Amino acid sequence: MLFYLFFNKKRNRKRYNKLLLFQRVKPLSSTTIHLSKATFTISAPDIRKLPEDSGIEVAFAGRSNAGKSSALNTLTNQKGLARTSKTPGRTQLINVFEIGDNKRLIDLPGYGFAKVPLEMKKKWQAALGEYLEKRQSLKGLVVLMDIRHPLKDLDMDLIEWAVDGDLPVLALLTKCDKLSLGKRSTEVLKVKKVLDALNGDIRVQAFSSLKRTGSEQADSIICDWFTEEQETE
Ligand SMILES: Nc1nc2c(ncn2[C@@H]2O[C@H](COP(=O)(O)OP(=O)(O)O)[C@@H](O)[C@H]2O)c(=O)[nH]1
Ligand SMILES: [Mg+2]
Repeated sequence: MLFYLFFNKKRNRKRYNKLLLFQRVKPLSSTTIHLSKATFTISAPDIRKLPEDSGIEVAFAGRSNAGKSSALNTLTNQKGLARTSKTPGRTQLINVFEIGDNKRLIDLPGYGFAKVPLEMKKKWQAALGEYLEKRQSLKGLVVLMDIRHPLKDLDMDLIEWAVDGDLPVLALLTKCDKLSLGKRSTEVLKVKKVLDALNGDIRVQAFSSLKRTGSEQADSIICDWFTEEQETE
C-alpha cells in the first residue's frame, strides 16, 4: 500500500474545487440519506470486480482489528451486515454495501496485520492501494483507529494521502468504551492536535460500536458527504 500511496499522491480531484463553493453551506437536498438502507452488494478481490465507478462512495479503512466491520454494523444498524471477526486479518476483500441512489459504503481490506503470509498481504494491500488511487466515486474516507493505539505509520500515510487529494477524512477512534471519559477526551485532543497540523478537512470522533458512542456524529458527517457531493454533481 505504501508504494501505491507514495507514488500516486497527485490524485485528480478537480471536482473538489467545486466543493469549495458549497463549503459549510448545508445542502438543500430533498434526499435524506439513511445508512440503515445498506444492503450487501459484492465482495471484490480487486477494483475490476466492483460496480461501475459512478455515484458516491464513502470508504472505511483501518488496521486489521481496528473495529471496521463493527462500526459498519453500528452505523447501518444491522448486526450482521459486515462480518466482524475475532481473528484479525480476515477481511481481505473490498466489500460493497449499496444504500440506494448510486451511493455505496465500502469496507476496505484491513492493513498492518503481521501474522499472514507476505504474498497474501501484498495481494490485498495492492487492492486497497488501487482502490484509493483510482476510484473516482470515492468522496470521503473514514479512518478507524483503536483509541488506545491511534496514528500508526500506515494510518498517517493514509490520512496524509487523503489530505493531499482533498479528500475529507473522518478519524474514528474506536473501542472508546475501553477508556474512562477523561482518558477518552485526552486521546481525542492529542489526535486532533496532530491531525490539525495537516491542514486538511479532517474530523476526529471517539466511537464505540459496543455503546454506540459517537454514532450520531459519525452518521451525520458521512451523510453530509453523500449529500454535499450530490449538490455539486
Ligand atoms: N470493546 C469493544 N470492542 C470492539 C468494538 N468494536 C469492535 N470490537 C472488537 O474488536 C474486534 C475486531 O472488530 P472488527 O469489527 O471485526 O474489526 P475489523 O478487523 O477492523 O473489521 C472484535 O473482537 C470486536 O468485537 C467496540 O466498540 N468496543
Ligand atoms: Mg472487518
